[in-house]
Amino acid sequence: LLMPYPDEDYNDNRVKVRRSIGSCRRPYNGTVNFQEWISSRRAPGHQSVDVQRFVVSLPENVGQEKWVYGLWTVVDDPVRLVTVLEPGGPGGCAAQRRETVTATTISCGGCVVAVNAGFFRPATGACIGAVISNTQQVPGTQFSHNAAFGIRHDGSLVFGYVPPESVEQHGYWREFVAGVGWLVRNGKIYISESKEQECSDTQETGTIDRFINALSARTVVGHDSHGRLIIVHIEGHTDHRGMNLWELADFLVRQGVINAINLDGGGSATFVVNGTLVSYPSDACPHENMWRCERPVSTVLCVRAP
Ligand code: NDG
Repeated sequence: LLMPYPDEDYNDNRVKVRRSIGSCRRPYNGTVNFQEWISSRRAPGHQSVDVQRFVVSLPENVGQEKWVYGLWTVVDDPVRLVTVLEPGGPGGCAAQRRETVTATTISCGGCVVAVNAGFFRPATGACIGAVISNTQQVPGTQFSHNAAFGIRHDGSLVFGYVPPESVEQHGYWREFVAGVGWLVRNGKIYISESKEQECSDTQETGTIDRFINALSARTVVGHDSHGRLIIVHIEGHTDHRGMNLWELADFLVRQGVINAINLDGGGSATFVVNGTLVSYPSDACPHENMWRCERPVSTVLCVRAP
């Protein structure tokens, strides 16, 4: 009846021997390696945020099927509606705070839809990667060589490997957050190319191959051909349920996603509507195998009320 799975889907032994983030830097080789797309715009009163539920069957082996379910969000006018929040509110990254998505959205004044966003160091609570929230560079965050999502001041959505000198350019970005893995680039699966360019230490599931190939809960941010932001939550539990990144990228392409990156997933994957948890976290509650509890996480991707 009870499921004695380990709660944590990051490897605690690895935390102790991890290298510093600084050792993970790759020199920027000068080629443009990100995609930009004009955000859809709507007059105030005509903006929409639409959340739908899906259940799909994925063929694994012949004669076998597995069911995967989750939530699919479409945001019209993301430039005006979408913002990145620090854990628990402003100053959360500098304080290396971890907070549930529910608590962060409540203390930041509400979001119609909110999901977990950036990776963090489970051992210290540090936010990983550059974070820009509501035009402000977030203190205590540092650039990382990972696929990122950003919204520029000129109203474009950006996905991919943004060079550090652009991320640090004052007044250029409205929002910025990094993930691990550029899943879809220009309507095509981009995982093998992305794998070569990622700082693998950002995630602590294991090797980059293990991270890519494990079934897990996932959180994705991307866009469609209309410039609407697409936020996808996949229900899962590392090594037991959910999607690996290949299945996920294939699913996104078939649904018309043009560019998408993978945000923090596993026990961190959380979907909150108007301050209420609506997803099924994979972490068990303390001493309660059956009940599932929200993990305190790092940054949050917040969709404000239209
Ligand atoms: C989740 C991640 C893990 C990461 C941790 C902290 C997955 C499958 O959160 O890699 O180190 O950010 O995304 N797991 O457990």
